[in-house]
Amino acid sequence: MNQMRNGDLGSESFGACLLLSVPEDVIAIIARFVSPRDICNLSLCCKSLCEVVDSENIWLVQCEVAKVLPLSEIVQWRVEVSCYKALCRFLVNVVKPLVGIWVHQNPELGNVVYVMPGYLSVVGCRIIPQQVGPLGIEEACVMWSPVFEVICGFDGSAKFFLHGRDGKLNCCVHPGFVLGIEKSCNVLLLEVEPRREETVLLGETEVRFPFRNLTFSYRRNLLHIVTSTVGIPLPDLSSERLFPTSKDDEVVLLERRTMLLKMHKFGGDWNHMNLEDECTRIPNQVDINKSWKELGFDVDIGNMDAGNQIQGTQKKSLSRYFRSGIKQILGRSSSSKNTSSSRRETKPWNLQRFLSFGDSLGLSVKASKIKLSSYQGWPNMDETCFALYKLPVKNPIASEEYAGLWGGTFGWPPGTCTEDKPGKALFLLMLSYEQSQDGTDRLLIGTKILEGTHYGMHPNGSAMFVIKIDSPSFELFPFETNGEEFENSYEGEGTAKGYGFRYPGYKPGTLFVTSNGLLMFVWKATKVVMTLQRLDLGDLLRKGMCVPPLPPCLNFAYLTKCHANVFAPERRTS
Ligand SMILES: *[C@@H]1O[C@H](CO)[C@@H](O)[C@H](O)[C@H]1NC(C)=O
Ligand SMILES: *[C@@H]1O[C@H](CO)[C@@H](O)[C@H](O)[C@H]1NC(C)=O
Ligand SMILES: *[C@@H]1O[C@H](CO)[C@@H](O)[C@H](O)[C@H]1NC(C)=O
Ligand SMILES: *[C@@H]1O[C@H](CO)[C@@H](O)[C@H](O)[C@H]1NC(C)=O
Ligand SMILES: CC(=O)N[C@H]1CO[C@H](CO)[C@@H](O)[C@@H]1O
Repeated sequence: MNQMRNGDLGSESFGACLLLSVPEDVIAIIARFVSPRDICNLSLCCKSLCEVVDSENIWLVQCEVAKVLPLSEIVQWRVEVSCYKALCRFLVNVVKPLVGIWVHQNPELGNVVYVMPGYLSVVGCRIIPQQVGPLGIEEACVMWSPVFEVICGFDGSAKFFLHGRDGKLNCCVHPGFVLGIEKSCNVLLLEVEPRREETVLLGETEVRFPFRNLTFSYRRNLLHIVTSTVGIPLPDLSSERLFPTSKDDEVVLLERRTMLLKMHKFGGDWNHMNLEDECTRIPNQVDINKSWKELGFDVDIGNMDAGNQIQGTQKKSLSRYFRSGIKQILGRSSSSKNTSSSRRETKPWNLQRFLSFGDSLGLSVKASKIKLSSYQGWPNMDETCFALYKLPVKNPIASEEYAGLWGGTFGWPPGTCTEDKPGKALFLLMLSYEQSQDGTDRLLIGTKILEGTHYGMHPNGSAMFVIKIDSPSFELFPFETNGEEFENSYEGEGTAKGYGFRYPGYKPGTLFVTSNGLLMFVWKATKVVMTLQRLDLGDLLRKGMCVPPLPPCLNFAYLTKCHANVFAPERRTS
């Protein structure tokens, strides 16, 4: 049989012959150890090799090797895409780089977005600062809110949707484009992208003016114009199924995916269309001339050459409109914010340069790798950017057994609540190892990434505790053991009231470890206990409850310096 296969090969493809003589099941095993790109390159070598290598079996193996989805779901997803190769494209290029924990400043505001596989999609869900009931974290019905989704098209292409509610409090999706996802991305940027109906060849000297180089007020206003135009109301939030929760969900999930694909293809008219229909106009775009007017300029964008004429003619309409919209959500904090920056900057040359690359505007998302400094595991972030930053959460290994994500509440035994305090604030902590600055100690740092209180007590990303992991403690656990066996304890210090909000102080304490894998940090003087357990956020979300999102741009990254929970009940009702 092999003889027949490579009969047409010349002597120059001896290497290919060698591969062709290998049985298919062996090739499938070899395929586990090569990258998708290798396979593409191999299949380019010659036709017969292409037939062997570019097969469903080989690409199924590649989907498995990506390790983002269990085999049962890979097989289930395959039914709705053209082939395993297309599915692999989505899993490797979209799902794998995005899955993880993404944050912005001030975790007490709920700026924690967990990205996980959905149904033929990858979904981002905000975990809301909240309390958990007497049954503890495991049994808690955790509240979450949809932030974004990237849906896998029939050919493995990626379709972006931003979630958010509109002025009438309807929940909407805002279709947009995925403008590239780098494999080791650490920042996810929400942007506006000028688009042309026909691709015009740009002159070599023409450089696109990047969105991120615009001033904050233009970026914010452009995002606002586009999201308020392209938003499509979702029929019913109660039927929101971003990810499978039980086995009999599949029909609902499939219907929802079809709806989203239609919305992406046809925009607001989706309901009257079939996916096979031709699209007659470009949906989900905003006319640039219209946006220019909405940004408050009287002069035509085409007649912009006489520069100084523009000065002073910019109307205040949009910023006023925007401010009244944002006030509702920001509540108190907006009055202290000075929103006059958009008025100051009246020479919109950069804006014009940016807009000149298209005739319409669309929403886009981009995942890039940038150089980020960090402090105690928490990235230093740009506070004027609609961006999410990936937290480098480490998996536990033998020498760093406590590394990773933990959930916690105050009190011992865990889960006990009193009548006047029926719930307990849910904390999420990231545990990571670092060398102390003088290099003498190995430290275990518990960085706070979510604080379920109504008002932040300590700065964002601050350490709840810092443990000298090589210094055993001889303290005894100061309470009843509640049937737990204590295995280890270490010396350290925990955050305590310090100098102002920005500079928490630290007081001595002990970290106890039980044989069941619970961690307890006990402050020595006050005997306050924080109890931690390992969490599977995906599991928690699947058992949780979906609540309505914030307005679209804020829903992506909540940019404000106020230290209050924007989801706290008194705010949500207004
Ligand atoms: C695959 O081929 C491309 C050019 O066709 C080359 O740039 C790339 O390095 C090759 N990749 C691998 C993994 O060999
Ligand atoms: C955009 O800003 C970056 C740095 O902030 C700069 O290097 C780049 O030249 C700018 N691009 C344009 C087109 O102005
Ligand atoms: C926008 O306005 C310019 C003139 O300022 C015009 O040439 C162009 O066709 C307009 N574009 C659209 C899409 O209406
Ligand atoms: C906002 O800016 C304007 C002009 O730049 C200034 O007059 C006003 O005092 C500022 N308001 C606050 C609250 O900082
Ligand atoms: C409000 C606040 O304290 N923000 C701080 C969050 O952390 C960064 C450093 O990571 C500080 O620069 C911010 O001031």
